[in-house]
Amino acid sequence: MKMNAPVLWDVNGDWSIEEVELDPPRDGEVLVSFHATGLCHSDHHPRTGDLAGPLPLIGGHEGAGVVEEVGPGVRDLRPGDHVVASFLPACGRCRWCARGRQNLCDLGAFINTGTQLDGTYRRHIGDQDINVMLLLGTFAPYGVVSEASLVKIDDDLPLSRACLVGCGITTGWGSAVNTANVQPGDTVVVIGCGGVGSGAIQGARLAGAEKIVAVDIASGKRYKAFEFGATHFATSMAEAASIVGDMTKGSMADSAILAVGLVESHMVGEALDIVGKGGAVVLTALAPETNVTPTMSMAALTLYQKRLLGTLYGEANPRNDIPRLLSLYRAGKLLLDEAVSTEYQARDINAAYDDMLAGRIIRGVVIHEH
Ligand code: CXF
Ligand code: ZN
Repeated sequence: MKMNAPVLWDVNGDWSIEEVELDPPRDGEVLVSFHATGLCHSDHHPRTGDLAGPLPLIGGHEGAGVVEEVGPGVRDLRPGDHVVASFLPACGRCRWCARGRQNLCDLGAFINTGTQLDGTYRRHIGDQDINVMLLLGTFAPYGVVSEASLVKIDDDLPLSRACLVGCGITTGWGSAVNTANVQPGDTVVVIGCGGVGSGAIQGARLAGAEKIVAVDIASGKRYKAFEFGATHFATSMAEAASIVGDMTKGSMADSAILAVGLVESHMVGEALDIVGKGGAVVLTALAPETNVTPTMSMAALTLYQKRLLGTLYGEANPRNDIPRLLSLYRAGKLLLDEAVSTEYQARDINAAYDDMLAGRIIRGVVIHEH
């Protein structure tokens, strides 16, 4: 079939709408009509080169839609099923999946290849094979993806909101609940109040944190941060450190979650300075692959027994956590409507990323036209 989809041809280029040929699903694959996709900062990284990926590329990895057709061997999905695409596949069989650590599924090794799991392509422009972001390519209105990347959800949930739990909200929520292991009464600092940070603030709230300090250079996000559950707002890490110092009488925070668009060296040390003895800094956001030099006091790490923790997808188990988070959404406890600042059409995707980079939105969502 043919479809129009935004394609990135070169580093530093824009997304350009192209007519793309999409092949039918093969073994274990599913044709999905994507109704909506969230615009995650990670889809911008191939544009800047901060995450080197294969080009030309159809971006997008935070999608939700409806199954149109299933390929041979697909057992768990059928046409008409509503699904959320998970940016990490979960095979359910590897040792990591079997241990309840689906975010570390062995299939994760293939997410940045640009191809299908079997190493071949389903999208083409003439003779040119087109890559996909994280096995998905949800910026296109249709996708052929592995069933390992799809999680069935209830039909009554709005797909324009459900898409957010395929990456950002789940990553943020899990960074607080799983990796920081926020406890009732904790003081938590969330640095970056976008699609991931809004999930982290809510994770901290749902885990019972007493004080949640949201930090963002975009001061306009203050009231959104309070809506998600923040109790304080700062526009710099230094301001946050001063707020936390005052309200904890110098004990400092139990945890700090770095959920900015792109991690810079100095942020690691600044986040470590915000947490107190035994505190944890969670590195949720990506740093450029070339940056291998965080700046921090290594002595303070030892002497105050602080912890610096990486997290992938907030240590979530997509097959359990995607339905669980959507159930919290239905119950009014996880705010997704409030996280979607603007709905766009796919042809406006460059302007949407301008909005994101300028800090004008929490999360943008593209609603696909079919
Ligand atoms: C990132 C995490 C690591 C690989 C690229 C995507 N996650 C989602 O935005
Ligand atoms: Zn993402």
